Amino acid sequence: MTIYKVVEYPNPRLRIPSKPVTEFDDNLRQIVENMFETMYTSSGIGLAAPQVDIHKQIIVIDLTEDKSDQKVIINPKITFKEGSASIDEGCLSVPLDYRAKVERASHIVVECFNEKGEQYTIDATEELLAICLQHEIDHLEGKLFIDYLSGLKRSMYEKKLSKYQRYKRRAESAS
Ligand code: K1U
Ligand code: ZN
Repeated sequence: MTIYKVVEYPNPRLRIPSKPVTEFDDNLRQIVENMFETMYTSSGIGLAAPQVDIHKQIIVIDLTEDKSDQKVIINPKITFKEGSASIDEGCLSVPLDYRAKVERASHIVVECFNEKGEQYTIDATEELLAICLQHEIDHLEGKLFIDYLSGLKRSMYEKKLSKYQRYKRRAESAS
């Protein structure tokens, strides 16, 4: 079992579109297991493969606190969207624990595969699941939640991040 390093914004590798999975083999199942461990270690509720520098259409989600509802979502396609909802989103790839609201559909239906290559449907009527799925599917397309922010909110975040990066570089060169 391996805990992957999470790639952080502004690393351009987060922008690479992911390729569909074609082999449902032991290597895929190992990646899925490692992604769950990485997600739990980082206290996340979801993780998409490009966040760990794997550019394949693989997502893991578990909204429970006791690790009891592991969802493996491979090659997802959104087939239905309705309603609107927004919550304070976070992202393991966005530094400074920055959170912001993004308007998304409140109910979606996703067609996908599990790690064994079996096709199934997720009817995400629960808002948090619908939002988390849209956030993770965005990752597969190289999109981040901060891309939806207004110009002012985005530039305030970029300023805060540059300041933090300068501070980090100085601290690193002093040690
Ligand atoms: O994709 C990611 O970076 C994971 C991200 C998923 C997500 C969270 C909130 C809204 C949409 C998508 C996270 O898990 S960040 C951590 C987080 O926000 C959280 C952790 C535990 C409980 C609730 C939220
Ligand atoms: Zn994210």
